[in-house]
Amino acid sequence: MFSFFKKKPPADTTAGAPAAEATPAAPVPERTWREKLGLAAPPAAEAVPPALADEPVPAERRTWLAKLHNGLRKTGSSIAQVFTGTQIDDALYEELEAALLMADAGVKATEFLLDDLKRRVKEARATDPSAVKGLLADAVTELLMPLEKQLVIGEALPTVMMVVGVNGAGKTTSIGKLTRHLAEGGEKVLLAAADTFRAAAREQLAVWAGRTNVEIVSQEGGDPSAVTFDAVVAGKARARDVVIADTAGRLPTQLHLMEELKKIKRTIAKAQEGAPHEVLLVVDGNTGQNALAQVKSFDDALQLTGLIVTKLDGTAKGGVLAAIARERPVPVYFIGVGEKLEDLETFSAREFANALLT
Ligand SMILES: Nc1nc2c(ncn2[C@@H]2O[C@H](COP(=O)(O)OP(=O)(O)O)[C@@H](O)[C@H]2O)c(=O)[nH]1
Ligand SMILES: [Mg+2]
Repeated sequence: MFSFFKKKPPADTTAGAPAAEATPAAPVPERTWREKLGLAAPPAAEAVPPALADEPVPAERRTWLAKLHNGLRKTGSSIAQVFTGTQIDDALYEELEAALLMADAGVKATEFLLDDLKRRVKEARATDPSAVKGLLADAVTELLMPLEKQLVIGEALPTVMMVVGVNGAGKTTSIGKLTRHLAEGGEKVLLAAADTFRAAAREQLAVWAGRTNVEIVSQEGGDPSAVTFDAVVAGKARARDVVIADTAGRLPTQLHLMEELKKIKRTIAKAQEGAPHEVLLVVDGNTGQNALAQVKSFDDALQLTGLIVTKLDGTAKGGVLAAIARERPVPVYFIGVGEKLEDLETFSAREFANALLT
């Protein structure tokens, strides 16, 4: 669960052989949230079972968890405050409702969590508010569980990802961190600097990429679709494992710029059949409900396959993950708690709930 990504063998190396033989892992039920929400084009990806509860936690992960815990303090403390009294009564639930809304969990997730919590309290016959806090952690974990998913690469060569989001969300930084992890895992990565608006974006990528196994395709002031096309073609020709396209930031309301993203996506598909394999949205967790709005808009336009939620260090709006889980459950591959390489990590529902509430 903690490893940054999972490498799978290509699905089609042995022509004619059934794919099931190449990947003997137990079949996992396919996600149906898109259908439930009435959305088209479900991503062809499979869920990964949650980590075993008694898996030992490595030292670096513990350090990171401490950062996450710290980062969510502003969100968590007002929720925890609710459980400092002596009684479980209507006032407690009302305070909790207010605290969840303040944390930007949104009306739907808040209602859901309150109902679920009341059921759990009844079932457990809890009489002590501090026990209710533990039950809330369970409810939050279960709500967030559908967001847990590991990034898989290697099923296609190259695995092509495009990364989108508003300005300043943390796209370039996150790509840099992800690239470093991939390169350190022995993967050959090619980056497409398709943020052709900002000259600095290329240098920024180059700094992160400045190591073996990583190359950058860029073109000053060029057309982002053309740069991406060239990068995917080069990635194929040079047998790279992963191609990641960084795109310029934009608001979902800038319709012509959203069209440009759709064009980049179509161009990638022309360069390589079945690509892009991942369309990742980077959202700033600090923006709360605004982040949820971005998830919905970018998903409607591009059929996202995953999210990276950054800046969960010091946010009072960490409840937004609950809102995303309830209203548009696009899997969360990584969450970020700072600007350094080690600050980006895989998302775990249980860890997040514990960091928030304990
Ligand atoms: N505190 C904090 N800052 C972050 C995080 N991720 C990115 N940043 C910072 O956010 C700023 C914008 O990041 P950048 O990657 O350039 O955003 P982009 O416009 O989406 O490409 C930079 O100063 C990053 O260092 C995070 O998880 N926490
Ligand atoms: Mg950028």
